[in-house]
Amino acid sequence: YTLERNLRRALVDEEFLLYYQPKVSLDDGKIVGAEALIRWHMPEMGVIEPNEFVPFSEEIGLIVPMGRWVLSKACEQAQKWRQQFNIDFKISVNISPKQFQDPKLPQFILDVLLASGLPAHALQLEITEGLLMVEAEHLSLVFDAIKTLGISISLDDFGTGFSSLSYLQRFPIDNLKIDRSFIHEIPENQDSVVLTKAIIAMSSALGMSVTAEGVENLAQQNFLKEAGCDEIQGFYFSKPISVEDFSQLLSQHT
Ligand code: G
Ligand code: G
Ligand code: MN
Ligand code: NA
Repeated sequence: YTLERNLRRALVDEEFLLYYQPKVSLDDGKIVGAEALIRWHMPEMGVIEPNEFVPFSEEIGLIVPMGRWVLSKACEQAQKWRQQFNIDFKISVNISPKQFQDPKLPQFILDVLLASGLPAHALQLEITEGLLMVEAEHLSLVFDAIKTLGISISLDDFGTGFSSLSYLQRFPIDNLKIDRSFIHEIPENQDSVVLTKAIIAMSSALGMSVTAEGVENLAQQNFLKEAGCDEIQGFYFSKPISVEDFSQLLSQHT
């Protein structure tokens, strides 16, 4: 129970922080947004990566208050950057299944938008396919409420897990985020090349935008641009970075 106790204390003591990784348009190479990624700065332990505490927090339900903190922090920061740099900047926030199934989520998001001044179109929620597989009672209601607010939804890690294309029909998905395991093998692996092209073509046919994650080199970037991918995210452009470093990046790029 030590981890649980430490996590609950961390929430109260504000030991969490957000890193931001830029998303870049392949049209003009400009920064169009960022994904907010949580970190835990534990005293005397240094910075702890989300893989070490997000799944556990999901298990014990702590992800709900933690996710609320992430949402308010990320929206507040995004609106600051929008104003400071006069840019149409979109913030993407990971929403775990338990958070998304919380019927109070839409109202909470509305409150966050009002408090931060962030326009709804500048917020994107990243969800995973696992959420769509469960027969959750409130799922359609939450989707409807979120779409009504004008917030967009991205399907993260697309192509892994038990993807069913029927989800794309059944749920109002605006963006597909191609999993980095495909991008990693481009251009060497012909299967990854073909699958990535197919996902991009399908997105566009279904009226969704498409983002590639895990872009690590110029060859991958060129391939994706050629294939008609809308935006990229990955170490080639930038790793996830602190607020200070991201501000610096924006001041150079805008
Ligand atoms: O930042 P990093 O690549 O280490 O993130 C690892 C995983 O943790 C990713 O799958 C990411 O989606 C998840 N993650 C990061 N931040 C958050 C968050 O704020 N909420 C949720 N639910 N997951 C997050
Ligand atoms: O699952 P999700 O997409 O939310 O995960 C985001 C994670 O992906 C972050 O932890 C981030 O560090 C990682 N990531 C982002 N870009 C790259 C990349 O180019 N290569 C690799 N290996 N990981 C990346
Ligand atoms: Mn994500
Ligand atoms: Na992902």
